[in-house]
Parts: sequence; C-alpha cells; structure tokens
Amino acid sequence: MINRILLGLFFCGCGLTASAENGSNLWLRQEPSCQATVVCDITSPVIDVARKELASLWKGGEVILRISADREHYGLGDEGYTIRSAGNDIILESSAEKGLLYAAYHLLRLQAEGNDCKNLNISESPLYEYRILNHWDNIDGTVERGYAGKSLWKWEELPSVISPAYEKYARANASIGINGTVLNNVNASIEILSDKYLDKVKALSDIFRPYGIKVYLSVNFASPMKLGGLDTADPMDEKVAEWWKRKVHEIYSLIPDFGGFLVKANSEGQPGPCDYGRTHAQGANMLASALKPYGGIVMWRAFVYSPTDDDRAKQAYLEFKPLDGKFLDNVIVQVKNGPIDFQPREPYSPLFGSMPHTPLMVEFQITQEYLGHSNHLAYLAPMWKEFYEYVSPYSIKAVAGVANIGDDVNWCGHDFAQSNWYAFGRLAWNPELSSSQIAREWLMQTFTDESEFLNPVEEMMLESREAVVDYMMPLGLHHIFAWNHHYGPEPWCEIPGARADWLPSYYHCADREGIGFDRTTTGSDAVSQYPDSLAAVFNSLSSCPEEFLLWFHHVSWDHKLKSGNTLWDELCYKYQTGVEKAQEFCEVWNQMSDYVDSERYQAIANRLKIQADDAVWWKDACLEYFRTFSRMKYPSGVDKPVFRLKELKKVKLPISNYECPSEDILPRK
Ligand code: BDP
Repeated sequence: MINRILLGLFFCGCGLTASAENGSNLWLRQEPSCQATVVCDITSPVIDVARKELASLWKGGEVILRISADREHYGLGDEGYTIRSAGNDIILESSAEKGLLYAAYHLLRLQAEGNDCKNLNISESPLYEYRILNHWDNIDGTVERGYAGKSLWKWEELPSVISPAYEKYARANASIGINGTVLNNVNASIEILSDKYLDKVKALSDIFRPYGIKVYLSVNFASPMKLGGLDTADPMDEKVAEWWKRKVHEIYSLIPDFGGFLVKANSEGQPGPCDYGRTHAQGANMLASALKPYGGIVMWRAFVYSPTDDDRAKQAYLEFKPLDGKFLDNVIVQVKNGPIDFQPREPYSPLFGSMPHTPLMVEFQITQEYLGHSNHLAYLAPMWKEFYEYVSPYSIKAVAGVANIGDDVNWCGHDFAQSNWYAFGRLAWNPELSSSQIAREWLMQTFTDESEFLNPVEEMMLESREAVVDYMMPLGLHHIFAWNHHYGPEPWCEIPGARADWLPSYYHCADREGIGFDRTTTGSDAVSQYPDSLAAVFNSLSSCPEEFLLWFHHVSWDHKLKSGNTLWDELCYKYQTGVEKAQEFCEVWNQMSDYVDSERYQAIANRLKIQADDAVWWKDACLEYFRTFSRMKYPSGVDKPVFRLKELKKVKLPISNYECPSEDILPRK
C-alpha cells in the first residue's frame, strides 16, 4: 500500500521533490526518512555508500556495521554477510566492506517489501565471484541489439562531464549484487584502448568503485596492429605479447582494480588467433599472461561458427572441447546458454559439462534481441532457470548477461524489462531463487504490495516467456526471424548470396513431408554432443521433450504427438495459445489501473497492445507459410488468418539492429 501512496514522489523526506512517474527510479523507490543512526568505525568509499543508504532510508533502530576479523568463522567470503537483529538494533557483519554494502541493500529490500525486520538472522553469500553485465555499446553511442535508446555512456563528454545516470546505474547494480560491467560491445572498436578512451573508462571506474563494481573492456584482437602499428597480432609473436603487456600496465596504472578483458575472436568476422593458425587457447593465454600480475581475467567467448562447416549448433563444441585444460587459470570461457544464439528457447549448450578442466561461464541475453525487443513483455527468469535445470549452477564459474540498458528515461524501454535486469542480478547472486520469488520482490518494490495487483501480474510475468515462445517459435522451432533486426517473422526469407546459416530455411527445414532440423544420430548428430543418457532422450522421437522436438527432429506433418494431435494441429494450437495469452495480458493489465500511476500504466498498456498485435502477425506469417508445405487445414479453435501471406511477405521494417520498431511501421489491420 505504501508504495502506491508514494508513487510519483521521490526523495520527499530529504529533498521534497515531486515528479511525474517515469520509471526512472527502477525498483529503488523508498522514501528517505533521514533518521537512522548508523554506527561504523570505518570510513571508506564503499562504507560511505552503505552508510548513506541506510542513514537516509532505514526506518528502524540503530544499524551497526562491523567488519569481522574472523573470516573463517563466517566462511562467507568478501561479499557475504550476516544480518542479525539485536533488540531494536540490527547488526550487519562481513569480512570485507563490499559485504556490508550488500548487507545494507538486503536490509533495505526487506523493508521495501514490508517485512517487519524483527528477529532477523540471515547469512548470505553469492554463488559466483563474477556477476557481470555485458554492454554491447559502441563508442558512437549506438547499442547493438539495444532497444532502450542510446548508450548510457556519453563518450563524447567523458571524462569532463559526468552524467548523474552513472552513479544511479552503479547503485541499481549494487542493490542486486552485480559486481562487474563490460562497458563496450564485443564487436569491439580499436579506439577503446587508446589513451583518450582509457581516460574516459577511468572516469567511469571511479564512479562505480564505491558500489563494488569493477570495469572490464571488450577488446579487438587486432589492436596491436590497428592501434599499435605492428604488422601482426599473432599471439605467439613476442612483439605482440609485449604490446599487450604494456597496454595492460597502462590500464592498471589508471584503474588499479580493472577487471580484465572480454574477447570475441574469430567469430562473425572479428579477428583472432586463428588468423595466424593459432588456437583460441593460445590467444586467450597470451592476454591472460599480461593480466595475471594484476589479478585481471580474460573472458574468452565460445560463440563461434563458420559458414561452410557442419551444423551451426555443433561448432562451438567442436572447436572448444579439444582445448579443454589448455587455458591458463585466469581465463574463463564464456558460453552462450544455448548452442545457437539466444533463441526464445534452446536446449543448453553441450559445452557445459564437456570441459571439466576449464572454468566456464554462462552468457545470458537480458536484452530481448529475439523476444520482441522492448515492445514485448517477456520475463526471462524462467528461461534462465530452465538452463539451470540441465546445467548445475555449481558446475560453472561465473555469469554474464547482455544488458538491456540504454539512456531511455526508464532505462530499459519497457517498464517490465527492468525486471529482467533485476532478475539477472538476483539469479547471479543466487541461482536457487525461484522465478516467482524474484518477480514478486521486483513487483513489490517497483509497483505496490497489494495482493490484488501482485497475484495476477506475477502470473502474467511467469507466463510471458512461454507465450512468446508459443506465438514465435513453438515446439523447438528457432531462428525464423526477419533478416538482421530479428524482430518479426520471416520464415521465407531468402537473400541471394547470404550465408545459409543466417537464413531461416536452414533452421526450419520445412518441406512437403514435415518440418524441423534433424540433429539425431542419423542427421547432423548434434545430439551426440550431450551426455549419453540425455543424447538418447533427445535422439528418440518418442522421448524427446516436445519443447525441443523440431530442434532435434525433422517430423512429419501428420506425426501424432502426446496430446493425440498431429504435429500440424499442435503447431496451430501453440500459435493460437500464444496469441490468446498475449491478448489475456492486455486484459489482466486493464484491471490494474487502480494500482499503478497513470504514466506507467498507459505506457505498459500500449506495449502490451503492440505485443498482442504482433502475436497475430507471427501466427499468421508462420502458419500461412508452413501451410504451403503441409497443405493442411487449421483445426477448429484456431483463428482464421487476419493477414494474407502475400501481404506479410512484403513487410520490411526500416529498422537496424540498434532499434526497436515503433507501432506505426508494424503490420496492422
Ligand atoms: C548475435 C547478435 C549479434 C552479436 C552476436 C554476438 O545478433 O549482434 O554481435 O550475437 O553475440 O546474437 O557476438
């Protein structure tokens, strides 16, 4: 209830400023009371943040912050902490300052959720040491696959002009436990390592440091040539290794706690060690040796596939598995959650579990490149939890998420997309949290704690990703998106001269007989990259989970599924369900106007409407197109198409991969 009264007001206790609600306060919207007594005998930038937050926001008794000398006693590490009530007072204890900062945010979260904060006895520590956002931000201000405006980093103005957004960004991250940020796109510009840009990077690092956030950079493997003027970037060439050492030294003299490098090499045209006949391990190790003396790490991406080879889904495994055990200990191989590319649903990448002697980290995509950009509501915690059903969170070393943040006033475009930033941080801290708990936490802090709002809206969030799968790519279909921008459907897309594996027909393989990519042992044999027991499950048409059916099998149109429906009918019903769900979300939201400020209410309603309309477009495009192969009728209960295939084939959205389409250019009846 409290949140509702406060909507539209922020900092009313201290600054008395009222503003129209615009979503800019994210999940951090408690009213400062400016009253709490915070006792702590240390002064440092990190402690000062914790102190300031508690002093202005905490509404209970005294809060005592303590560094415990007895590390062993807690065994919670530098970022872990305990929170204990002692009468009216609260004691926050950690073996290091960052732990106290996280404890402060934990306590404030409990308060925001309406917890009475009596009898607290909490011990917490993050599962992963590295919980990192990857920004795909370019230095020209665009954001690759970013749908929330331009880059947050105003490179032109830095380092002299410091936007207040930088500190807000750091605060938001710290409040959910994110402790690292890669500032720039994996398709990295050479200039990021120039003196000029390093000064700008330093300015950002200085702002983030008190919030426990380390800065990392994506680097271009050819930097020694293009920036350093060398005639090679061969990792085995001494001049090259020397160049990197000097560069790393220069970085650390500006940024003593610099985190390290993220590298996309020999992938989608980026340079890399393979250009010189070297392996990924040789490339990564050369950089790792340069970073090692300073405690920096290399996150080396395994997102590789070449145009001519085998099934794209197999390639990362084929290239990286033989390198198991060959990386230095400060290299972490960063693997996308699925074997292809952030599709609405993919099975997990078989590299997980296949490189026992190499630390691996998972890369999730928070930005909705393939899930309706910032127009569609898709709460992604269930998708990430699904990954952990197959890959034990304890088997990997770290987590990265491709950020969905831009300079839009509400940070993420869609107000509900904020929940994905939030969920990423919470799951990176503790992957055991449930999607439902995270949704609820976020809703209570972001909107209101009234159950009439919470229950239906939480349910809508929990169903949203599955709805997107249903109206876009059900039953294991994947990558049937429109060329380049990946927003709408284009299963028919043919571009003369284009790489086959960039075209939808490569993936759906629809023909007169059936549809789906045969990855069984008699097809591309991608199944065999999974552990034997799972490979057997995926390989058999009868035991393959239906959500992955067309990922692993080419299935005949009249094949009977578990429901008793033929594949064709089931496909139709899935698209229909997706459409109905998206329409239902609009209805659910229509009931919520009493609980939400009018600005956010309307903005969300508008986007839900776009989503519901897009769902129809997706259904019609896919079913009408696939029907040209199946030549079967729609079963009863499935809506007649609104659009004709001929019309939809003409749709070309004039957007690039830096934009989210506006309503007026989308196909509508
Ligand atoms: C794909 C994106 C592309 C990225 C690439 C990557 O379409 O823009 O550069 O992944 O992850 O999802 O490197």
